[in-house]
Amino acid sequence: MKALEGIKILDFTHVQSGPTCTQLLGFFGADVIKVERPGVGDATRKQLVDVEGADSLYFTMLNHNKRSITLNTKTDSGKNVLEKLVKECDVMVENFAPGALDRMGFSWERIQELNPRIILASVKGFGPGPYEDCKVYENIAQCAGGSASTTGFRDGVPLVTGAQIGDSGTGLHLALGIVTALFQREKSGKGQKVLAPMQDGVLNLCRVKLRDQQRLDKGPLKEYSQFGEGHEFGDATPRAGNDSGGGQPGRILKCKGWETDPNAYTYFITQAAVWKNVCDVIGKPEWKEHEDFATPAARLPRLNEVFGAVEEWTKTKNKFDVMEICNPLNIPVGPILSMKEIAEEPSLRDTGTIVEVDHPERGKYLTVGCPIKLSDSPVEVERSPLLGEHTEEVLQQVLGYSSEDIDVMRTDGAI
Ligand code: CAO
Repeated sequence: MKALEGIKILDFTHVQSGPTCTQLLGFFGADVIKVERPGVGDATRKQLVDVEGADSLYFTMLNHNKRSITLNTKTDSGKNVLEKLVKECDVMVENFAPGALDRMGFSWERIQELNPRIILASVKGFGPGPYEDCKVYENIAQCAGGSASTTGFRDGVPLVTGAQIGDSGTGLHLALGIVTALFQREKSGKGQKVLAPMQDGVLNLCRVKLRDQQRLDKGPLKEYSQFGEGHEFGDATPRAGNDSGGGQPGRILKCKGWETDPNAYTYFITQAAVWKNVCDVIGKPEWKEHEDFATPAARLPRLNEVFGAVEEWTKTKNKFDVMEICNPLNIPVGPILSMKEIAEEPSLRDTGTIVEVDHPERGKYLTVGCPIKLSDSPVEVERSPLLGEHTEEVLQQVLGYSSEDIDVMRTDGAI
């Protein structure tokens, strides 16, 4: 028994944001039916291709645990099939450009008419307002959601992050909206519309930076390195490099081998509660009681000196040794792990977070399994479907079409 068993998802998503959402629902046991354009499919199938003729990793890693049907929803019989799917499914998920669904003839009003219990879940770049009609990709959302202006170094350009907070982050927000709406439907008996705008999702993840914006009105942000370095603050939350976003100062520091290994670094947090342990470890026992270093407030203007001394110590150890020495002393540290190290990490394989999947076109590849663990809903990661692999199966089993009907639709170019 899986948590979402029996829930049917009409997956009208493409690229990354929507597919990450429906993939999660699939991991939790929903029957996800991905609708794709005949002969074309989700654009990511053929983007960043690494194995000629095979679906790309971009597609396969975002579309596990789904069935794929092809359907041209701009033909009459294609529209008919889509109507039947709307009637049959619990949730319809889409992330087309604003207005695309209406142009296809499937406005919210029409969808509700067809199935008052359905939940229509959408990702758009922006919510209602001046930019609601814009097409949006990941990095635009990171910029418009406040992430880029607060990421990077004070004297450098704004930076986007490698974490796909605009796409995958919004997919997560949408998934929560969907299961919440399903929960409400248990009581109300009615579906509803769920909207997750990418700008809002990114801003939600940048909440602490809006916190700092308001604190800035009251004076300098003393935990930012630039305070100790004597640089004035402007009128907006600045980029804070690798400073910790919380009340415990932290930095990325060099470890043994940093001259040749781009990832020989550790994150090191000088948590106030364990300051004395930090002093002992780095060989500065005199700082425990010294008036310039003994309290968090005294240390704030001297963070460069503090982390300089910590780094002199971390440079003598590799990043895993730093962890082994600091963890028993409750000093929070973390190695900077490369994707190669993560791919090879046995504990992530053991928990099913990194999974090896076999695919008929491309052979074995690694993917990220379900990062959320439910004790009573086990996840089996299934390979992504080939384009239209389940068209006949879904049309016959879910919608009751005969093979003759299907042949006619194929000749018409509807499937
Ligand atoms: N049958 C027939 N037509 C189909 C179809 C099908 N099965 N599936 C899609 N289409 C049509 C749509 O109806 C649309 O047609 P119209 O423009 O005539 O209405 C057309 O395909 C293209 O859809 P689109 O505009 O969404 O696609 P795009 O590649 O031009 O834009 C994107 C992509 C992502 C910029 C846009 O979809 C968007 O802004 N989505 C919302 C935000 C979002 O999710 N962005 C993140 C994407 S991941 O980085």
